Amino acid sequence: MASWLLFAVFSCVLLLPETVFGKTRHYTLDIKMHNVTRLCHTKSLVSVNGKFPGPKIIAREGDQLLIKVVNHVPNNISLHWHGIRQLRSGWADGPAYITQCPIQTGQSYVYNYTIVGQRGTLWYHAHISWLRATVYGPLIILPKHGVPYPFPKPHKEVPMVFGEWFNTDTEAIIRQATLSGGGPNVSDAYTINGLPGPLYNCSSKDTFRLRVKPGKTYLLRIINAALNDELFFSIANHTVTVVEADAIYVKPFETDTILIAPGQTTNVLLKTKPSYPSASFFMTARPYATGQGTFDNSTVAGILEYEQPKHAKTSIKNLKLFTPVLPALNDTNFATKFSNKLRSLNSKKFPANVPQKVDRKFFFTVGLGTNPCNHKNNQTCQGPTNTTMFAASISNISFTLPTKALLQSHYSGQSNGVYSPNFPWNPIVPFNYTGTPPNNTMVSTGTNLMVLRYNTSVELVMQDTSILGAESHPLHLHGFNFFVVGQGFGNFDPNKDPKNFNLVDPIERNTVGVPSGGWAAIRFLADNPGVWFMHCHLEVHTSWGLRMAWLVLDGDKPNQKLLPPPADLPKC
Ligand SMILES: *[C@@H]1O[C@H](CO)[C@@H](O)[C@H](O)[C@H]1NC(C)=O
Ligand SMILES: *[C@@H]1O[C@H](CO)[C@@H](O)[C@H](O)[C@H]1NC(C)=O
Ligand SMILES: *[C@@H]1O[C@H](CO)[C@@H](O)[C@H](O)[C@H]1NC(C)=O
Ligand SMILES: *[C@@H]1O[C@H](CO)[C@@H](O)[C@H](O)[C@H]1NC(C)=O
Ligand SMILES: *[C@@H]1O[C@H](CO)[C@@H](O)[C@H](O)[C@H]1NC(C)=O
Ligand SMILES: *[C@@H]1O[C@H](CO)[C@@H](O)[C@H](O)[C@H]1NC(C)=O
Ligand SMILES: *[C@@H]1O[C@H](CO)[C@@H](O)[C@H](O)[C@H]1NC(C)=O
Ligand SMILES: *[C@@H]1O[C@H](CO)[C@@H](O)[C@H](O)[C@H]1NC(C)=O
Ligand SMILES: *[C@@H]1O[C@H](CO)[C@@H](O)[C@H](O)[C@H]1NC(C)=O
Ligand SMILES: *[C@@H]1O[C@H](CO)[C@@H](O)[C@H](O)[C@H]1NC(C)=O
Ligand SMILES: *[C@@H]1O[C@H](CO)[C@@H](O)[C@H](O)[C@H]1NC(C)=O
Ligand SMILES: *[C@@H]1O[C@H](CO)[C@@H](O)[C@H](O)[C@H]1NC(C)=O
Ligand SMILES: [Cu+2]
Repeated sequence: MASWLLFAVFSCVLLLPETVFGKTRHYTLDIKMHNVTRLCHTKSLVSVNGKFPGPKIIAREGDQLLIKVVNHVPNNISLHWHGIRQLRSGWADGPAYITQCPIQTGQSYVYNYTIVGQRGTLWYHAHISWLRATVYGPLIILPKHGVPYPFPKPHKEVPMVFGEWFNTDTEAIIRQATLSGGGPNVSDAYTINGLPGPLYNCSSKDTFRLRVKPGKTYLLRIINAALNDELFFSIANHTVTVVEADAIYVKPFETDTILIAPGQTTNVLLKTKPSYPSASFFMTARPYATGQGTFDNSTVAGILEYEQPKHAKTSIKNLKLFTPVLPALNDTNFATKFSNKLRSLNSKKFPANVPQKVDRKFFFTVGLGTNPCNHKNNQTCQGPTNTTMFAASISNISFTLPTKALLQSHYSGQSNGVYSPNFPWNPIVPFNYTGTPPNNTMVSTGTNLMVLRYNTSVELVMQDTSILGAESHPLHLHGFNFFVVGQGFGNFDPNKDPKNFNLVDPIERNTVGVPSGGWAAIRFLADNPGVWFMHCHLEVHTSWGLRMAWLVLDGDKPNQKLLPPPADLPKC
């Protein structure tokens, strides 16, 4: 025993510090204005380091990140590290008025967190108003030194970030929608790494080109940073192998099209053709849309180009371009089949630790509703009827952002008047969620939190409603990954449906598309003390109130408590 202990201590000392503790990586992100021209429109947008999209952040599992964010713009800002667990470091999570007050003009804040037990593709984005439209970038976590991927080592890794381009100012768009009560203007183009591509007018010079060699494997790290749209993506004449989703390894499967919701990430392997094809290939993306509202139905295209042999007769420019066939804009059938293929790898090294017992079961509705317009202040009212404005809710509560940050209010014991710790377990007034809508569609408003004791094992069913038309909602939970143990259409049946739950290898992720007119059941272990935002990742729905927060209390042991706030935490 003693000699074993001696050996353990000894070998620890011999290992490089980085392999044990990881290393500290410093980044400075300057939030500043930057002029960008797309589709012949120039606009001044909020950017990270004068780059659009923002720079790539690279770290390794186990590293500590110290990211100094400096605000040089007139807007308030905060950044979220989407998918990072933030174990006990909730102060670094980022959603404005949830875990922190915004970083005001001229101020800075150091996001300080350690990446524990995670590796893969994640991303960062602004988490205040609609600033994430232009403030976003990849956050890539490599495995620890010497730990291979559970798939063949790729020749190259390429981040591909989908976004939405608006010719006008996105802050003006959401302001106008809030005032009118109607739907916001839709985007003018989708982008890949900020580039709309040749299918738009005045845009062919802004095309993402992926140059490849034949007979190699490329790892595409795909991120959907679009504001309001789930996207189908396909590459002409090529299939890809999905190997990871939301920084969790999955059972590999081949497909010619992927579906990715805002907030989600998907790693795929692209095996190039064995020899030079005398052709180039479009890589295109366009929406999967289920709602009743108008949306941008355009198509972004990048080009997959094979590096030509030295003495090629034709130049790349003259090669024939093939175009992929994408599913119809409303192809829910494809969406269902695709999400059913996603399974956790669940290997010895990467087990799926699905909670087998459940301490608390919750049932929340997610969907759109309305509220009366405030005609005293506004002349026009452009909601679903001329007296109502759009609202959205979870269990009929449209969440109001407080003016003080929830986490500070909780930590300092000053929650009175900031939030109510009484979010309902079940909808207060049950109805036929996916049937003919009830005649009273009004939602209530409030800042209600669901309180959980440390280490509670949670099962949550999220049920879409058809009040203003069924619609798929990508729900994102901060601070945790969850397992998607089941999903289906119609109303969730608590007697029948749990029998079909997958408790062996369900997909583990941080953002799940609740099926249009259906439900999704998730499980997670509340082992991270703090206040954790949960919201639809369609930004317009979040703005309308489809959001709430969980408050996970400290555990008894010293290492089960939220750490004290950093000294430079912004104040409101
Ligand atoms: C953007 O362009 C405007 C008009 O040309 C100019 O006044 C401004 O200084 C530019 N801003 C930046 C950050 O380059
Ligand atoms: C980062 O957070 C850790 C954990 O709270 C703390 O020990 C460390 O001092 C912090 N580092 C900086 C530079 O603030
Ligand atoms: C939204 O679109 C309408 C119609 O094209 C236009 O009149 C309005 O100015 C746009 N709003 C903003 C904020 O760009
Ligand atoms: C591109 O411009 C042409 C001519 O101005 C116009 O007819 C066409 O509708 C435009 N296409 C798109 C996709 O905007
Ligand atoms: C690409 O796919 C199309 C349609 O299936 C086919 O006709 C064409 O020959 C293919 N081209 C190449 C270069 O693989
Ligand atoms: C996209 O929307 C426009 C305007 O609503 C419509 O005219 C067009 O047919 C749609 N395109 C597709 C591919 O559905
Ligand atoms: C999808 O859209 C097409 C064309 O707009 C329509 O004919 C079809 O009924 C729609 N399918 C579903 C499932 O909504
Ligand atoms: C009307 O104005 C008030 C502010 O005075 C605002 O809170 C509200 O959202 C506006 N819009 C509608 C549709 O009532
Ligand atoms: C709303 O529309 C109805 C019927 O179209 C009309 O009678 C009513 O005056 C309108 N109300 C307002 C506030 O514009
Ligand atoms: C709910 O509404 C749907 C669609 O109208 C209907 O088929 C179903 O029977 C209803 N369910 C219940 C429990 O009333
Ligand atoms: C709303 O529905 C309830 C029962 O579903 C019915 O009793 C009531 O009369 C309806 N109200 C209106 C205004 O239609
Ligand atoms: C920025 O945030 C502070 C603190 O919440 C708030 O008082 C101020 O009005 C905000 N400023 C802007 C421009 O939104
Ligand atoms: Cu939504």
